[in-house]
Amino acid sequence: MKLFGMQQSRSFRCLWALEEAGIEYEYIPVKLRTDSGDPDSAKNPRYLALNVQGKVPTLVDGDLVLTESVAILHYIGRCAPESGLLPNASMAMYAKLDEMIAFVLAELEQPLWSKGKHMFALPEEHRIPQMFDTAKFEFAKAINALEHLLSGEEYAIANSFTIADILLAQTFNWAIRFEFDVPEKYAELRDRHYARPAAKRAMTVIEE
Ligand SMILES: N[C@@H](CCC(=O)N[C@@H](CS)C(=O)NCC(=O)O)C(=O)O
Repeated sequence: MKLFGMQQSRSFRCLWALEEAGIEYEYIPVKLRTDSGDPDSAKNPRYLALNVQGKVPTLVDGDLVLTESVAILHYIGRCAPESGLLPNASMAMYAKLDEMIAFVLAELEQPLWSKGKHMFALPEEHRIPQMFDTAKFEFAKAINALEHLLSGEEYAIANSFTIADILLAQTFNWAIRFEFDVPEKYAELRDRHYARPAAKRAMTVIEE
């Protein structure tokens, strides 16, 4: 498998999952803010042929090309069932996993991405700095809702480490880096999961 990614962006969750799964892979760093003439740029036509939005991550496995991080997490989990990244659980437990993943993407991550878009990702003329306060407000609301979704045990779902834990930990890492107010227990959740050997190995890959 080949994973195209950029540092601690959303591609990191896929890199981490590959390390948890013990799958052989090649990691190809992509540059997001260079122009199309740069062969490593996400705007280069060769990369755009794989990922039409010029975003990361992209996973290539033979003829299969995937460009959504959560689809990639599911694929990695299915390729390595013994990893437990997708739990061997009841229908109801699986539904809770899907719920948590949808919540992280639709509610918890959105304010972070709003801030990112209005800080650096959008063309300057479309950036609205007042969005920062709105993002902070929405993140706090999502944190309150999360209290009701998490059982308070060690893992998000099924008493074992799954792709939902990777998503939660990476999203809190993102929130901390973007200076959102992250309650201590979620900062601890981030620290605990980032201390896993697979997360540390993934971190060394992006630091190379
Ligand atoms: N829904 C996509 C979002 C991918 C995405 O927006 N990636 C960001 C980095 S975290 C990106 O490549 N942004 C480039 C840009 O906006 O120009 C996923 O989860 O994979």
